[in-house]
Amino acid sequence: MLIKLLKNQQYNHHKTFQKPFHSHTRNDADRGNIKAGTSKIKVIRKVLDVNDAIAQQNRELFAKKGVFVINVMSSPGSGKTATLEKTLSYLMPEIKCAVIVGDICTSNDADRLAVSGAPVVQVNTDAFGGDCHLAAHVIKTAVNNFELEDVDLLIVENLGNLVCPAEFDMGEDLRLVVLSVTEGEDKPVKYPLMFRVCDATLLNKIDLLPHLDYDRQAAVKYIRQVHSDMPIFEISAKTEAGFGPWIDWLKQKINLKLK
Ligand SMILES: Nc1nc2c(ncn2[C@@H]2O[C@H](COP(=O)(O)OP(=O)(O)O)[C@@H](O)[C@H]2O)c(=O)[nH]1
Ligand SMILES: [Mg+2]
Ligand SMILES: [Zn+2]
Repeated sequence: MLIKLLKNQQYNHHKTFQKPFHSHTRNDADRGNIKAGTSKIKVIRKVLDVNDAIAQQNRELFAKKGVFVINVMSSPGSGKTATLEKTLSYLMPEIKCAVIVGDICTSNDADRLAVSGAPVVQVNTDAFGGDCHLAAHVIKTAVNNFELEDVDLLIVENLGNLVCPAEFDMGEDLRLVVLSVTEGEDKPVKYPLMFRVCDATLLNKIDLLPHLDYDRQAAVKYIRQVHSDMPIFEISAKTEAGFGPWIDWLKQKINLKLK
């Protein structure tokens, strides 16, 4: 099943608050009315409060229906879809999965993931300026396309971006960040919020290590610097190296909630 869902304008956070902030704050501060930054903090807080309230509704729905939800994030091209294609092949049909994929354009990833037989909903953001993250109300709408009673695991592939997806709770149980060895070792310290909010790192593309000057110990050190006890799974979505520990850990997390 492949359903295209277009986001509507209200949840483009860049459109709804960044633009007004830049003009208002600068003008008001210039006029001496308010301190620079005041309106930005208030408006962002409000957007995130609304998001958190919907995330809580999602969480209650998922608890009622017995669905475990994971939110998979990374920069573009680090291998979210490739990792999920392989992960689905390990989990299904024993664990009944459904997938929501966010992208600016195309249904490429949804097409790849639908091969697994899992129902897939594609969320495209291009018609409204190419929003760069998924938020709680998008998930709330998208799950209407599934029979949640028949789903054990809902996988959300977020948009490729290490920044704002980390700020938006969607009501998920687990957040994962995929970091590939081609991105450099220092991304965890450059994008610390992402690594702070995630529950595990999938260090992907380890099959390429022989061809790179990649210092994996430095990468692990940087991850631990931001999130000291974070589980790190070194995997290759190409060769399936490291998939045993990753799949076992994920199944354990799912069983803890659903059993
Ligand atoms: N060598 C290698 N390539 C990979 C691996 N995982 C993904 N890729 C490749 O990296 C590119 C981006 O992968 P994709 O899954 O689309 O990344 P996404 O944008 O994060 O969803 C594709 O060409 C994949 O075939 C891996 O473990 N090893
Ligand atoms: Mg993808
Ligand atoms: Zn965004």
